[in-house]
Amino acid sequence: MKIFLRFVTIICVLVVPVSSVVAADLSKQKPIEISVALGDKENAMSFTPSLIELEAGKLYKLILENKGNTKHYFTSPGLAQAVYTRKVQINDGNGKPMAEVKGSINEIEIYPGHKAEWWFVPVKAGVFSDLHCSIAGHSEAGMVGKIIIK
Ligand SMILES: [Cu+2]
Repeated sequence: MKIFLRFVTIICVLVVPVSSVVAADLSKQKPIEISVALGDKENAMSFTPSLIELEAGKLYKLILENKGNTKHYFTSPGLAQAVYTRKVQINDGNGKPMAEVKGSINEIEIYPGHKAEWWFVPVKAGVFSDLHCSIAGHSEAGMVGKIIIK
């Protein structure tokens, strides 16, 4: 019996760390959705909201929607270097997935009236005041924002 218990203990010691590694796949969590509008119908040069607060270790689905009538970029080098990207997903008009882009993402350009989902897990805390639209004149006109990762 003693030998059996020791055997069970050894098995538990060997198996438990493996299962906790599987449970720690942070990219498989239920995503927290955050919607950000780029521009608006009056063609304002803005991100709404312009302050995005995130928490390291959580999975986010950042929905970027261009509500204006010109192309816009969502660009933040600070954010790009502080997250693990699971995917960028593009859906059709009915919300059915059309494409998933994998790998690290630096910026996303959205066409008027369309949206994209950026799924990522922040891995590093920081304050990034570098959110902007990289189309000439847009950030100067107010298309800037701030991202905080706690
Ligand atoms: Cu823009």
